[in-house]
Amino acid sequence: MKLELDAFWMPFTASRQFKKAPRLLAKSSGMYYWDDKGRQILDGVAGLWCVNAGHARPKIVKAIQEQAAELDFAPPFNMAHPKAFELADKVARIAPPGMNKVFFTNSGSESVETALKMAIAYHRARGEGTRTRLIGRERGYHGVNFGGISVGGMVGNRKMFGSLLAGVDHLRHTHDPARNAFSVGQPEHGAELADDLERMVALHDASTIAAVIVEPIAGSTGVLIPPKGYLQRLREICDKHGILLIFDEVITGFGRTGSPFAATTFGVTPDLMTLAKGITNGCVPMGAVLAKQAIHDVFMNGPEHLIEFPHGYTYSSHPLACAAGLATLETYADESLLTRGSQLQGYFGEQVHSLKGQPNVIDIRNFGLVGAVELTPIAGEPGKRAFNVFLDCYENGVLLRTTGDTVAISPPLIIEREQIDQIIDTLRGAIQRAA
Ligand code: PXG
Ligand code: PLP
Repeated sequence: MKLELDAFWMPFTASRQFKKAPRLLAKSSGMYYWDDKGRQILDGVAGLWCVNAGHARPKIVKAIQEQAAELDFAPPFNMAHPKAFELADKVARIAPPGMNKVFFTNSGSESVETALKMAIAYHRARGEGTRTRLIGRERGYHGVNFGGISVGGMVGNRKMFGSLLAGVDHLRHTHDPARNAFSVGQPEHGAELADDLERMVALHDASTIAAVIVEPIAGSTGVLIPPKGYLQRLREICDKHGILLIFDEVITGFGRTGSPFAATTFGVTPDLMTLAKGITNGCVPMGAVLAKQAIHDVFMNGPEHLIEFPHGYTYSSHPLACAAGLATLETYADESLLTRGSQLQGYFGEQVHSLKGQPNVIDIRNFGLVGAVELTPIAGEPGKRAFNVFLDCYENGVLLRTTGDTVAISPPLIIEREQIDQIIDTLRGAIQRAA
């Protein structure tokens, strides 16, 4: 039977082009996908930065199957089920010290909206209701909802959607190829870009600013690694002015940087942290916001019969997601996956940087188990060279991801050295053919 492609309005896809030559995945296991014709494809991006333990892991599959049969849904408002508490407790145990309150959502985008609302409401609850302004960063990606695109800094995701949230400002991004191209790990230059926050305080006054949100490593925009000292500096300025620091760890969470969270890796603890993706290994949609005890406690005032934080989703702490999350955390622990990146990152980084000197390669960036290769755009057709590389890799059995003219690599944390080699060899060939 021929597949009818017409009705499905696809997310973030050049859909007319796609529907002329669809790429359909039919099966997955471990490091691999198989397409609808049975061709094996090595997964170089963990699905979409989310399948950190690899595909179809038995413990997770079993947990979801059993949960569906046992308790399919439980209302999350004024009711609960035991696994919601269990999962919150387990997530809090691997979080940076003091970040021990967990609010569940269904995606990274929802986590971002939740964290922004928490920040503004927190200041109000403390009697500083003038702190409503939100600061994001150029080139930031914080999902696709209105708060997220307002603090986000990817022009293409913002320009079609009107005036967005009021009272938002942006730090400059940290991408500086003139000084930092081909840095191995964290770039040397750019810590001073955090001082943009001081300028915003000078412009708007600290008493109007609720929070700053950044990705510790900017993922979606093309993998921008924080310059040495940058995140520390942001933390200091936030502390000085009573501004909350939100780390969006939707991509960097759950082992990508070589420890459970980038906050741990970089030694900077935010006040709020947004999570999604790897929390369930991508198997069931789920997100979460981690909050410091002190932030949570400010809400625990007033009469006990009243709702302290009027926010939540029908599917917050969905039983299938909680079951998947618990089995995911067990799988991570059983195989020490959340720190595996710290052992593999040396080899991974060397391999990614071995692409230096290939045609049109103008920068290479890496940290933990994430890497990026930036290419010179084809004149007048930005994004096309990288997309051609993506298509070529896919034809040759490796799934990668592109944004603009950057190719991103972000494999499942179970990857073996030979598979890193296969990704790099395939990518090298594709870059040469795209010259
Ligand atoms: N924040 C960050 C830092 C993200 O990376 C989100 C929020 C939104 O999560 P949801 O679950 O609502 O998609 C993300 C998601 C890409 C790409 O091309 C990256 C994401 C999503 C889709 C594509 O790199 N990250
Ligand atoms: N729209 C309507 C009409 C609703 O009734 C609800 C939830 O009850 C929502 C939107 C929000 O849906 P969700 O809780 O799944 O985010």
